[in-house]
Amino acid sequence: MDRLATELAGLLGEGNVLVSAQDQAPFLTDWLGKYRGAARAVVRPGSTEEVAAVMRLCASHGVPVVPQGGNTSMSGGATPDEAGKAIVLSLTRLNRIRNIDSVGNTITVDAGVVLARVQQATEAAGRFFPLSLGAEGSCTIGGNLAANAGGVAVLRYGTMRELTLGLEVVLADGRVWDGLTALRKDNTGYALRDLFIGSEGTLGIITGAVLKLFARPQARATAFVAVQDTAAALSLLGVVRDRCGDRVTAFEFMTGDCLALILQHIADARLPLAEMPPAAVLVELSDQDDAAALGEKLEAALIGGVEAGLVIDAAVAQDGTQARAFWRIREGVSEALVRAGKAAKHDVSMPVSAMAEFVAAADAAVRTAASGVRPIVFGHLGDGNLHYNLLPGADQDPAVFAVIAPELTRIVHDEIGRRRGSISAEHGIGQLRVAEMPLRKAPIELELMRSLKDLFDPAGLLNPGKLLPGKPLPSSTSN
Ligand code: FAD
Ligand code: 2HG
Ligand code: ZN
Repeated sequence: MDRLATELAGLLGEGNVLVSAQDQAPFLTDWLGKYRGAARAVVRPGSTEEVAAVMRLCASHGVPVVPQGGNTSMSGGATPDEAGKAIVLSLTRLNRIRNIDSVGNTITVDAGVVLARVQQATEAAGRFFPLSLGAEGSCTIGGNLAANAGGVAVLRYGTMRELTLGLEVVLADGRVWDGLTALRKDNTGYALRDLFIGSEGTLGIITGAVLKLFARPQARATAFVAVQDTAAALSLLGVVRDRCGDRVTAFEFMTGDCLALILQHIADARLPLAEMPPAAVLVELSDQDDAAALGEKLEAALIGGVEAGLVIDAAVAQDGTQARAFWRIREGVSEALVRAGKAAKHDVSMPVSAMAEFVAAADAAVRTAASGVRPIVFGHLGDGNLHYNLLPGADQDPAVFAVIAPELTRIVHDEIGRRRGSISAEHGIGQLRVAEMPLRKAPIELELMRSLKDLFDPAGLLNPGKLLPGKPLPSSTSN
């Protein structure tokens, strides 16, 4: 153990300071297997006070800190660089559910609580926490906050920012900001909470949060619907919303190529339609009515879609098991992509009205640049958010594809820029997109963001190399 590790062990106990290559390995690679870093130590504090003590120590020694929750980032956000100067600060031992307030409709949790546990605990209390995403069995509330996670229910409930009332944050120098209030109204100045949400661990360490709860839906109705293309899916969204209003909870889009990839790689995924469609949407309604009434609403909306020439075929889930089987298809996409190879990943958003045109333009442009390239397109259509992944064609050498991937990304992001969209809707900048920030953000925005970073983290120790490009790491780190 070097001196820093010994001091950290003095604060947290030796068992919570991991220094061997074997112990550190799971913390040093990202979920996609794209990045591999190194760390002086992986530390596992068990309380806010311990996080504060670690931060004070790191500040005094000039040691960079990479916060990590469930390590499911899609942008390399929680993986340290290769220099081996940083510590990884794993928050998963901060795992207490502090309080559920069924009257105020809030839950207060430690940042390291896994999202699925929050869903289960709120359900057991007769309430509902709506954030839902494929990684919910391992991602943490702190990671969801730092990434401002979205997922499949944003259409109805909003992103993590909209689901949060209060935060507790340990600052770079070890001071604790207790903003753990449950107020729905508070106009006393700048919204610090909203600055930390989405800051990807670059402004402070989130240790606790107060989250909003909702009435638990009594019924769900789920359908898997074949459509011609993005334009038809968008028109169908209009029809379903007109008829079902806010009951539309999810509207998830997948192209036929995306479906084929899932069926190829995910053993338990089954297409619930007679034929492979050109594209499909998974529609889910939820509300407080009884299930039969909700099912009838969904079927009436789909008949409206057939009459408008938008629906080619549809399967409506007859029970929870069938609904889960439909969701298994959608949730298998990321896994199928990893098994298929190294995709060039894009997580773009744009005005909903621009989406059909974007897909057509991007498909044409990437195919011109690299014939044979396979766009695997899916996403949260109602949010204007597409996961526009590109895989090498069957005959394309993956090594050659890796060389042209940055050019393909430039093409996709240029198409997004033309439509005033964003190069990250929900996965964040991390290290994957950091080099693009100067190209995609206005200088004035970058300048303001840099000023905020300097204010919160003057020594540049918090998650360096992520989100904001530019400043070199501090050179004086102790041994
Ligand atoms: P990590 O990956 O550990 O960290 C994410 C970022 O937050 C890093 O920058 C890290 O430094 C920082 N961080 C972590 N904890 C803290 C903390 N306590 N304080 C300060 N900074 C912190 N995202 C979506 O938005 N929608 C989806 O539908 C979605 N689906 C996914 C499906 C799969 C299969 C996978 C693997 C990922 C998916 N993601 C999705 C991406 C990812 O953002 C989420 O899984 C999740 O929000 C990350 O949480 P985490 O605890 O794993 O964070
Ligand atoms: C999803 O919506 C996630 O399933 C992951 O955001 C997307 O793997 C991806 O590109
Ligand atoms: Zn997504």
